[in-house]
Amino acid sequence: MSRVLTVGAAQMGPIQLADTRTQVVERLIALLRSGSAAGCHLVVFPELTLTTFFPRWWVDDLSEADRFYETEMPGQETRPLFDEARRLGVGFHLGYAELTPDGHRYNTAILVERDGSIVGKYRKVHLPGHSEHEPWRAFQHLERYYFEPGDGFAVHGAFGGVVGMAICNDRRWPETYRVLGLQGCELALIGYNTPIHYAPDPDQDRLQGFHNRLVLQSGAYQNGMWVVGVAKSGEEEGCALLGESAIVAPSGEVMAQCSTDGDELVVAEADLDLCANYKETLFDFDRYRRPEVYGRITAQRGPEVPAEVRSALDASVESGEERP
Ligand code: CDT
Repeated sequence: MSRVLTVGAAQMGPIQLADTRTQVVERLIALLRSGSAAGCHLVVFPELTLTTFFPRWWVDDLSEADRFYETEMPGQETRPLFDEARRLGVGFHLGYAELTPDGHRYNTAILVERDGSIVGKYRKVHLPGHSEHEPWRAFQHLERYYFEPGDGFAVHGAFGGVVGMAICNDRRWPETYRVLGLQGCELALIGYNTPIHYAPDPDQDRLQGFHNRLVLQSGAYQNGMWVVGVAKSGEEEGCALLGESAIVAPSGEVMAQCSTDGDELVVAEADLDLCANYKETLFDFDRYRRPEVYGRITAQRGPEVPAEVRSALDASVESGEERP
């Protein structure tokens, strides 16, 4: 039986502070309809799709930001998207800020099947940026203030395959893809909001597009999975966000990529059976992986230069040995 899934990467252009949820949902529905016309089974929307990227501003009290969070899904304003998905028979992936009934805040994504039912929920694991107000920056990146981290990566049986989710900064960490890959993931869905300007090291600004492709492509190839990376892009409240949303095959090849910084849909035929070409050959995990020598990956967080290496280096400095 064919497992060719027609997937749409539904990039969003900027969402300004003044834009209402209803206006945003209308844009999402338009993209969903384009996806339906293009034969999509699944349309993937970005991280924090429903609002502007609010972690760029400091507030003294988190409750001042409550309006950016969803307390139910679907809620009153998002229900039309679910209704339209069910009517069209097109599933979707949606990122949003979640506020739970007991007051926890997460950067969340959901996977919605073609009948409009939520089949998976993921809460962002790797929260980038900072947790204190840092006025020296041109804009803040306060995800570590606004969100608590999620507790893991799961996969879901949906759309005829094994589907996983990750969010934005997660895509830069090989552990993300590998933990999904170890659960047989065939399709990873990853929304992002990536400011072009990186305040701690602006030399990286010109490399944002390259780094985005680098991690999406290597994650796909090294784990034999399709990866769909979808941006919220363009000039949002004076902050330039990277576009270049892309659908990457298990070979690591980019099969479709957005060319604008606005609302744009690109589509690819994702043959989930192609994953086996990599999962059962070069990346046959069961045959070739050596978990017994990977202990450090879960045993420690930061780098630890072994003591004997450290003292050998210190000794060479003390003896005046020449260094390159
Ligand atoms: N949204 C998100 O995770 N953005 C980060 C920016 C990193 S710099 C603080 C990213 O990895 O693209």
